[in-house]
Amino acid sequence: MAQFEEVSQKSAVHPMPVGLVLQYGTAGFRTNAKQLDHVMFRMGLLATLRSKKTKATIGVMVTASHNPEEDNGVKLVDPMGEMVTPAWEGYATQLANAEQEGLLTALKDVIEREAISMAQEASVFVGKDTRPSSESLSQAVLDGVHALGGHSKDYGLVTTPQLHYMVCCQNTQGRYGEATVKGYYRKLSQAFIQLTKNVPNRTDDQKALLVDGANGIGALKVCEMETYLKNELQLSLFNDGSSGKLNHLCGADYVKVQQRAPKGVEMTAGERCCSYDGDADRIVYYYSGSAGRFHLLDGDKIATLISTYLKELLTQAGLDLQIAVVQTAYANGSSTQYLEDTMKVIVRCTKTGVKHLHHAAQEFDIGVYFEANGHGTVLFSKAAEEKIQQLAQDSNTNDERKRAALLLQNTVNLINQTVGDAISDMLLIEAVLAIRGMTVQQWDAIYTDLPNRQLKVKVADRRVIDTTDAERRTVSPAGLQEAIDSLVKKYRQARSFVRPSGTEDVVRVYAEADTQESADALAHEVSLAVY
Ligand code: NG1
Ligand code: ZN
Repeated sequence: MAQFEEVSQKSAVHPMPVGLVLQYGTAGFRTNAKQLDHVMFRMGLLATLRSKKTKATIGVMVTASHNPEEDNGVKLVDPMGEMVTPAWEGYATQLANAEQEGLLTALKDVIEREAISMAQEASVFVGKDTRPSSESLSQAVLDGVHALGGHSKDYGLVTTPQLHYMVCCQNTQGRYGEATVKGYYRKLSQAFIQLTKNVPNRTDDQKALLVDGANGIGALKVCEMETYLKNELQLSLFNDGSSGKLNHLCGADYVKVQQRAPKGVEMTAGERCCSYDGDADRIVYYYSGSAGRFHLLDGDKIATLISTYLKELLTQAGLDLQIAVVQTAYANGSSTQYLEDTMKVIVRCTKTGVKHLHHAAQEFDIGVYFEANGHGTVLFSKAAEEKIQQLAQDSNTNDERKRAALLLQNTVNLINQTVGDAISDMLLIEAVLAIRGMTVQQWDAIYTDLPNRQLKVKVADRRVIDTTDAERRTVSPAGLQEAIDSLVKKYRQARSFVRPSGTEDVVRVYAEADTQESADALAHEVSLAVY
């Protein structure tokens, strides 16, 4: 078959390095960029098959998010803009690791198992981040798509969530929005302006926000968007990529893990600041307190702010919709307690990895999900969106209910429901703070984080650790959970768990307790129990 001949010929141009074995993990494939050319070509092939199978457009994003600039990676995007389904993660791993001469067999195996009609047309959207290697690697993806006769659209430099958005728009025939970068800016900025335009007396100070772009794609894209915001938000951009290195001493991951301000951001006391990660699907906020102390507002604080706001609007609108917050074991205990006991919202805990949170959030009318590291969004069920829309258009509704329904409607439009989106999340947070007339300090004061510590432990084989209960308890090796339990008992308000990382060859240890000293000591003791 001519199709497969072309695959054979082209794959020779994208050879696999000898002895390299990779796995499609929680964040797709990710490693040093020099090892990825063949993977990209093969993901172009796989995306084309996935498109034939689903009869829809599929996305391929070339990025390694918060990893160092020398790394790169690739993620596949399914038709509604969600992460690719788990069975196909397995195919991705098989294809990436197939020996050069076995590639066609591996490909035909997928075609057979999924009963794919090769006569079906295929369409693949490709995007890339700002890494120097992304240019040629995204070209390798396109080569793969074309080798199997698929159609492609190369969006060039876009954020990860922008590519997810394009795929969703395309497959919903524009109902979600227009599948262009301009369409994305227009939809989000209009919703933001609608939300903030009736807020009385917003001062320039309240409109000002410092943004750390991590020297990446988010910096580029938020600049492009700024004119659409018509001065309703006044951004001061740092780490815009003009001189610094991607993710180096800056970005959301650096700020969250180091608990300190990024390089180059000059903040005065009380000023709101935020950091994106390298592909702009994560965001964290922070400010400097009066004594110069650094205050971090992570994904848990963001989820709390957003769910409180939504719950209040639902009450005002008189809409009976069930709202839930989805977290992971890394969520600070104070946030969970506040949400359950004070806010009285449903809280769910899932395994680490956005796809697990996304999936759990889909079970509710409104599902707010955030990982503590700042990756998250809000999902509205179709029924919830319809109820909100009906009420917003209902001419018999009284003023208060109508106002709340209109705010909810614009909030829905502001949110990128396909995946966590730093730009969309930032606009939502800014709108909520404006509408509720809150300063960043007032937001921070909703609850106080329990002191916590995260450690990494290198072990011979991290897979010997098996967990249960959304990774909060270990089932093997024998005795480990009992050891952790007895260590935790020594401290007040303490909690600790260990789990093998899905993205690094380490075991992660998390501990929290009433004081920083206790949290540090507990994390240390638990890490010793892991060896
Ligand atoms: P692992 O390495 O499995 O802990 C990390 C993050 C996740 C998620 C993924 C994907 C922590 C503790 N873990 O996973 O939240 O973002 O990377 O990037 O932050
Ligand atoms: Zn990212």
